[in-house]
Amino acid sequence: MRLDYVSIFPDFFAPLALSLPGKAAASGLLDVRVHDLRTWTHDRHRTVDDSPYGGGAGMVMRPEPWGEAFDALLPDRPAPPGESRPTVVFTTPSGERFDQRLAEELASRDHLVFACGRYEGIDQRVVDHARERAEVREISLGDYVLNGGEVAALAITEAVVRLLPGFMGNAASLVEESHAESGLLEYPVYTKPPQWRGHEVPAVLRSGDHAKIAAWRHEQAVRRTAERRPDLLTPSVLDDGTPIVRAAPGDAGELLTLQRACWVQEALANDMLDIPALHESLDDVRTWLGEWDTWVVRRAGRLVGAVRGRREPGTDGEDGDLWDIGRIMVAPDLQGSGLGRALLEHIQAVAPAGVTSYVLFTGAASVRNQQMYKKAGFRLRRDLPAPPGAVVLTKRRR
Ligand code: JDH
Repeated sequence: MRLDYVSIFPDFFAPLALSLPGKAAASGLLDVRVHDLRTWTHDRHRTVDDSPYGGGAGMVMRPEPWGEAFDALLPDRPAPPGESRPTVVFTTPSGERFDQRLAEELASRDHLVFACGRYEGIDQRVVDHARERAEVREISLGDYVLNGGEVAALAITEAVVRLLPGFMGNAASLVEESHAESGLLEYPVYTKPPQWRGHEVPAVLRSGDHAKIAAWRHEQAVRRTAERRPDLLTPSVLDDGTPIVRAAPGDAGELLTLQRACWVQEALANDMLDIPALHESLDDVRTWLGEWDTWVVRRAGRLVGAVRGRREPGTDGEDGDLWDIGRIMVAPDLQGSGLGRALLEHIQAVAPAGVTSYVLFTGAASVRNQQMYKKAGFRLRRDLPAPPGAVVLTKRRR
């Protein structure tokens, strides 16, 4: 595999010469080349940036040096049929999120060119031009802000290169694949000594009972995943593949509209026009969006469903916490489609570890809602207090 890096800070890539890719390069598996973008400038100051068209803060990388870099690094004629084109990777905060699937995709390419920007980024025409000569991926390492693309390119390189055949022990990587497919985080690992600074290796790992060890490790993996990455345990799509995603602050306006549409019906059914949800303002919605874990569904761009959940300290008789579920909202034209039920399942699944019961309120006269909740395992609780005109339903977790 050939790897090119273009950057105004080529020294960032010095570690490639001594790290694991360095060893692979020595064995001929990799052909690594680092380039200073400024070699493709021609003015006395080797200028690579200029002010942005349309105004705004900061500077933007000029296109010309990048064009000359591609002229030097990319073939000037299209690849013959059957032969793969190079892939240009632009690391950028607005790219698709890097993950293992993407690492595997890049590992299948013959030639990667990493274009590492600085300042506010690179003139978009550089990306558009690269698309005419190569496969192009705009990739973000994650949802946090770096000062430039170099560190992201290094991380991507390490994730890709370790997947190449002949790199690292292949037997070990096969074992790794099988566990990655469980969709869980790894279980904790231990080695000798059995006691260390007052901490013991769990007895089960020294029992020699392999079935018990496997069960314990699985239980630990599930527990960790629930606590640290509940998103991995959530079936976050509807039957037809439509994703259920976390609400963003910008969803407040559409949520207000959906809420009014839904609660007018609820209010009429219960002869209760003073339902608070009906009279909230945009600012009210913005406020509760910050206090509740809120999820939404879009169909063709339109916000058609929502649900929210919030942890409450347990009350009388509860030994854990409650997960307060509310505002299950489905656009009027999609009611009865199963979307409400899917949202209810979803909000239970994303409740954090430590929650032992779910609770929700609905109108005393909203018989159809109550039936849906009962089908989902909720029980009407006449013994618990509810606001006038409402009823409480609860369910033990799992
Ligand atoms: C490449 C320049 C710095 C910083 C504007 C964007 C608010 C634009 N995961 C990742 N984070 N950052 C990068 C990355 C950063 C880069 C370049 C990659 C080139 N920069 C830069 C801030 C902005 N900013 C985020 N918004 C929330 C506005 C550029 C990266 C990767 N991969």
